[in-house]
Amino acid sequence: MAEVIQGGVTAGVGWRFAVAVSRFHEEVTGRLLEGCLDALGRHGVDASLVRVAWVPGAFELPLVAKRLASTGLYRAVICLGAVIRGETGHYEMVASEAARGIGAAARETGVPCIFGVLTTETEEQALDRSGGPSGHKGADAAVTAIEMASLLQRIFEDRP
Ligand code: INI
Repeated sequence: MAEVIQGGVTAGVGWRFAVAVSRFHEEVTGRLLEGCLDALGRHGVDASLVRVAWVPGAFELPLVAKRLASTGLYRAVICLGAVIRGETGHYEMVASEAARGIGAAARETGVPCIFGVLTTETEEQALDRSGGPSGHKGADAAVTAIEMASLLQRIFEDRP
């Protein structure tokens, strides 16, 4: 019978997490941060073990995520941002660079870097997904971070 390994959603004692959050569209990202910190606490993370780094925009998230991950201090780095099409022409570039760079930061460091970046057509849709009727991307990102940290821990411990 195959044995299944999966991550849990309760943080281990002493687990540290970092959050990189974008100031662009701060009305939305502030809500993402609030939901993220709340969910980390509800899933067993001690608030004093969480570091928050503000960055100017989502484009800057990958570099800061990689720097935080490279310290080796954190079980995961949670990246929060809001890229809203609105009238900006370079929406696509900002969104795809953020996604590509955050993924690369995770693979290059071996530390989960979680993509908690909303990409929406309007600010209203972004607000709906940051604690409104369409859920909470910040809280979801926090739970994903804990699950990934737990999964990597269990893979590490699963020695024959
Ligand atoms: N940054 C965002 O986080 N969201 C956006 O919607 C956005 N748009 O659309 O322009 C945005 N642009 C700024 C970008 O992230 C960088 O901060 C800027 O280009 C400087 O490098």
